[in-house]
Amino acid sequence: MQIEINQGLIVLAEGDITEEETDAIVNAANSRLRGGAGVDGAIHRAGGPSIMAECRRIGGCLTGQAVITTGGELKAKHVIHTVGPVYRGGTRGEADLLRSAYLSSLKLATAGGLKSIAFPAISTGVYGYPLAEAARIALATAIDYLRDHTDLEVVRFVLFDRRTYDAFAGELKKFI
Ligand code: AR6
Repeated sequence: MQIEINQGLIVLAEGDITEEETDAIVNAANSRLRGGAGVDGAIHRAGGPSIMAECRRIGGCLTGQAVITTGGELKAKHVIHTVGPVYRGGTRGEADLLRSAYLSSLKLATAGGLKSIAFPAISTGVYGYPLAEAARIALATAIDYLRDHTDLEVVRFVLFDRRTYDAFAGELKKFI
């Protein structure tokens, strides 16, 4: 499923983000940038040790912010590591922090002159964010960003399973 915003595209796909050929893929990292389970583990396994070497030099990343490294052996040239919030009931600023994680990643992409970026469903795995609400925030943030930034051409959401894809598709339909 895809929609056009301005001159840009928002695309939903089901799959493994480590296979993406976008200029950057986004990692759902932790604030120490030391790797972990889920998509973080998959990206470091597929991309090789140069990504972790750069993460160690950077040192860390606050929740809601993002940093950029090489893509190592991935097809993507860069990995943007962002840290989504741990969901603790929704009253600890989680929505603002999740929005900020997406926005910080998008800003790094345009600051680096990148044309395409692929996101996983940040915070919806280990960090426990309710899926439909996380999808709505992810899509609203990307749509708003493309309305203001014509230099970014493609924002892909690469969703690991059918349940996550369906949640994003259900929310995206509400924006059409
Ligand atoms: N491609 C795309 N999506 C994936 C992949 C993949 N290869 N693998 C998993 N997902 P999670 P979080 C999906 O837990 O909730 C790590 O330990 C997964 O199905 O990876 O932000 C970090 O180090 C889910 O939909 O990230 C942090 O400590 C989504 O990616 C913590 O987990 C996010 O799930 C971050 O937790």
